[in-house]
Amino acid sequence: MHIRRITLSGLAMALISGNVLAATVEVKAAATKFEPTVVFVKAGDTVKWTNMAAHDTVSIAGMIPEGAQAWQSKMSEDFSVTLDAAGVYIYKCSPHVSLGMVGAIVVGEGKPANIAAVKSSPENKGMIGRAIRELDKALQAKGF
Ligand SMILES: [Cu+2]
Repeated sequence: MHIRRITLSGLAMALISGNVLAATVEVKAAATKFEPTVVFVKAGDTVKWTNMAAHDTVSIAGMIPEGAQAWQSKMSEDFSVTLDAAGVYIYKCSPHVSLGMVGAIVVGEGKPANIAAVKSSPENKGMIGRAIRELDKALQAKGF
């Protein structure tokens, strides 16, 4: 009886905060790629990286929305981040960035507000640049 009451109040809290609609989207490290490379989520959703042996995930400075929280996971550990700020987030795997292990997360609908900042960043070159071109194609395919 006690448990039931707690569960109902937890559900009420989730409904009030809107968290009942939040999802967790998985990104898997596979060899030296993040799969999928580009993911689209809603504000408040969680991205979870799995299969992270010998990998990490690190947001790239200047390539996340203004005011958003940067992240850096521990090597070889699964990791989750909940993203509230709309826009695009570019991240890398530290040991494998030169092999193209770079990913992008788009939070929200439409053209990401910080896409111009991402493109004009001095980091937009090499394998990171390649990931941003892939992001561009994914945005076009979505009609964003
Ligand atoms: Cu890696």
